[in-house]
Amino acid sequence: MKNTFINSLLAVMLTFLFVTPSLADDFNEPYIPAIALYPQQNAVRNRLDLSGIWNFQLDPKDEGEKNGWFNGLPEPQSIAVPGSWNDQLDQQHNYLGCSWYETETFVPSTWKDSEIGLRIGSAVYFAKVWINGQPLGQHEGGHLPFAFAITNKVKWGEKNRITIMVENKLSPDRVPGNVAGGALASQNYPNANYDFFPYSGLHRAVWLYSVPKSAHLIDITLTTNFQDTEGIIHAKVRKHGKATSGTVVVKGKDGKQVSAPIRFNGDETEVDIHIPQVKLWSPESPYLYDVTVELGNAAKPIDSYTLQTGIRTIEVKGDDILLNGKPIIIRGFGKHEDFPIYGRGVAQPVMVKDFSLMKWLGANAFRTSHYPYDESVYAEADKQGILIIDEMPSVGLVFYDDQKDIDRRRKVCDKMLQEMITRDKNHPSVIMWCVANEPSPKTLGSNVLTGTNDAAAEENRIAKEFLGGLVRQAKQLDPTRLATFVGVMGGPADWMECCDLITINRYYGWYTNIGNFPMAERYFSGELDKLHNDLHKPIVVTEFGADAIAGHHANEDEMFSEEYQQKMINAYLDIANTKPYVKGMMIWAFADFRTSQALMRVRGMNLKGVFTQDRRPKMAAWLLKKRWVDDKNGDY
Ligand code: BDP
Repeated sequence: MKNTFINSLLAVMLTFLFVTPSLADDFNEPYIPAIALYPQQNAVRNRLDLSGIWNFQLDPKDEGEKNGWFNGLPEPQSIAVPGSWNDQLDQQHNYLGCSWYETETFVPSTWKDSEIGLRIGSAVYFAKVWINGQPLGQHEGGHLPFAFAITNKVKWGEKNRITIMVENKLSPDRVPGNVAGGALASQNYPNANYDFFPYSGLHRAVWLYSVPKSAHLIDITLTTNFQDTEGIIHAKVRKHGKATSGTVVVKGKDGKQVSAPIRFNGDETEVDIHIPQVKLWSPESPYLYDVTVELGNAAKPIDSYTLQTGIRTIEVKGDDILLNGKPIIIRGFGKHEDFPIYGRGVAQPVMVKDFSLMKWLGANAFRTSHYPYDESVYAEADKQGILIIDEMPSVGLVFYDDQKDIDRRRKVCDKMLQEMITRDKNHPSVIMWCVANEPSPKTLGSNVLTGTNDAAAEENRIAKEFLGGLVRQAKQLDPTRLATFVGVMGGPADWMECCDLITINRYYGWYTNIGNFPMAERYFSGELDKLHNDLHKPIVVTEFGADAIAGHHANEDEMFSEEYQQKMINAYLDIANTKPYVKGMMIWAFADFRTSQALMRVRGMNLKGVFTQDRRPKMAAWLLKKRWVDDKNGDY
């Protein structure tokens, strides 16, 4: 928020318009349900991970397509996939434009009688895909997967060339993008209108996978409930092909299993499976069941897919967030996928480390700020009992620029929301969908200065329709979870009426009231009470914190010292302890992370991490461990 504020003071508004690639007829939009089931290896399904060293070439003149680079890159260099392209090779850290990736692979001959798919985990921001020089499809939006059927395009007994053009220009009609008039956009280099580095490229694994041809499962949606000691898993199954029946088998860790037959009258069916003596999923006891859906005869199924899920409920009642009917308190962080050289590329050792550090200091939750993370993160959270607020990539939305751009952003958001829920809906760790981070009014800068939170009437109307529409869509796609967006300091409170609870970011004492702790605390405390009085919902503070240069110390209140950061976090947590309706405190941020270069971002880094980028604790991390583990008394 403060960025927006500071920048509106500096106020150099530039409009950067880039043309979104045209939808050429032969490029198809991927079928969203195809991403529901992550490629799985089992007796009837196969997968081949194409991670490794690929060919790569920048295309700063946008000439690749014209010159047929999908038939072979003229001057390729090596690049690792997954991984951001920015820091693997020289001279492309700040690159915004087209880049080409290419690899070659045999498709196993044993897959000949199967349907074959190509799944790309994340391409930031826009991708076009070819196989053997033939167009396959295109996809807009990073951090979410997309897949294409390639069965009829595979060459058997020889190598297949897979080519992916990835393009990362920032434009006002993209999400996130470079909103015309967006305050950060005019100050940052590269000029993204958001506070994290615009890392780009193929960030997650690319898979080839096979599914049985005569019939296969496309989508499985599990929702869970319980009554007394009985658990209920409701399974909604979508298939393709000739199977008319099948089975759903639920198996506990003790080997006990319950099953229910399914019968198709069309391609979809639903069934309830009742589990006696259920073990519920919770952070304290993250119990997972294997749910296997089989098509055809149980002795020799045509297709089979296993999901691990937990049985739990989540709801808001009065001022409480109830997990399995019991009030919970959220203690955690906002994070980023960010590591040197990897950029935003999957870095599993770092992911494993982060979970162990969260446990070390007693956190039970994090928000996937500001985009959905790699699938492996959710599987780990399911196992370790960490709660997730799953956030889509809609950061920095505004509602006062060109209506055409607003409408297009809304379309992109609708699609991303569908993709995120399709992908993540079966994870017990995901308790909440977050449809946007810090959507802002035009007057944000002056609102923050004057302590107001108004917006113009027309802007209000558009914002409420936009945000309310997204929250409603999330609830419609998944009525079993909470839905919200994260409100900015200085943002209109009534925009949040559509949310199940109030989730806000606040920076009193950092972007305002610098060094004036008594004043910062008074504002923070007063605003919490006011929001609660006006909206009557529980509050989770999804961001608060201060930058600290690791190793920089001061014995007076001095910004960027570890002491200042620690004092601020301590003060906010103390205030939260006095407010019974505050149900969550999430520190910004878990670890220091890379940003665009800007006046407030020394070394192009946001230093609000309680860990450094290489995961060493600052004083604030020890403070949290003391509060959340050593003194554990139910408080923040
Ligand atoms: C908030 C944003 C977050 C920023 C943070 C900050 O949600 O992305 O990194 O401020 O300024 O406004 O540190």
